[in-house]
Amino acid sequence: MSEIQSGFVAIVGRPNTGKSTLVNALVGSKVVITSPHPNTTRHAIRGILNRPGFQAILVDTPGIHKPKTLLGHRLNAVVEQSMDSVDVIVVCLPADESSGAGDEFIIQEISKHTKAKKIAVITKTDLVSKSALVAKLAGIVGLAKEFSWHEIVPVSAAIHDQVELLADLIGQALPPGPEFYPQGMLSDQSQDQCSC
Ligand SMILES: Nc1nc2c(ncn2[C@@H]2O[C@H](COP(=O)(O)OP(=O)(O)OP(=O)(O)O)[C@@H](O)[C@H]2O)c(=O)[nH]1
Ligand SMILES: [Mg+2]
Repeated sequence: MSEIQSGFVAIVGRPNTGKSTLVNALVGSKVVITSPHPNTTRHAIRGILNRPGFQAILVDTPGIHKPKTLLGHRLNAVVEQSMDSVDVIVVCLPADESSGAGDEFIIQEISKHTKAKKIAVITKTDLVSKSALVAKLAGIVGLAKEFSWHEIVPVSAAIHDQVELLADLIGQALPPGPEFYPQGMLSDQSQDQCSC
């Protein structure tokens, strides 16, 4: 089996921050349910990002928040499990919302996963002005206190802006490894959906 760069990537963030839309944009066909209602994603779902030289198994996760209900606890447990032993954690931080206690909670959770490279993605950049985006970028640098971001990337999945750049940066962050799913097996991405 040929060696490429490959590995697992957890896509995390507060509810409704555009995680599933981003996975769909990266993977190129609709594999994950998206909705304007928070907590649409209840299980970790996988999509496969294939490019020459790398293969990333993307794990879409339910939105994390400080749990107040049993559902909240269960969803957070799913995310916690998904972040275990991934190579890269992508945190979705929406451009049109300020980062408050919710994002601080998530940053604290991901800082426990010391081995994974952390990429901050500013999502929904089509909804804000350039100056608001610059302010958001500065805020995100300051959010990470116990680690440094591997990359910070502003993306709009809706208008497909910077999605390919993000795909490349994810690929570069992966370690050398095998092609987990041979390309020939992947004629229909939807086969790779998984509720686990
Ligand atoms: N304008 C705009 N809207 C977006 C973008 N990405 C996602 N959205 C919208 O944001 C809402 C939430 O998107 P989802 O992808 O379902 O968000 P999620 O983080 O997966 O949500 P949960 O799984 O419920 O936590 C939907 O109405 C999307 O259409 C974007 O790049 N631009
Ligand atoms: Mg989702």
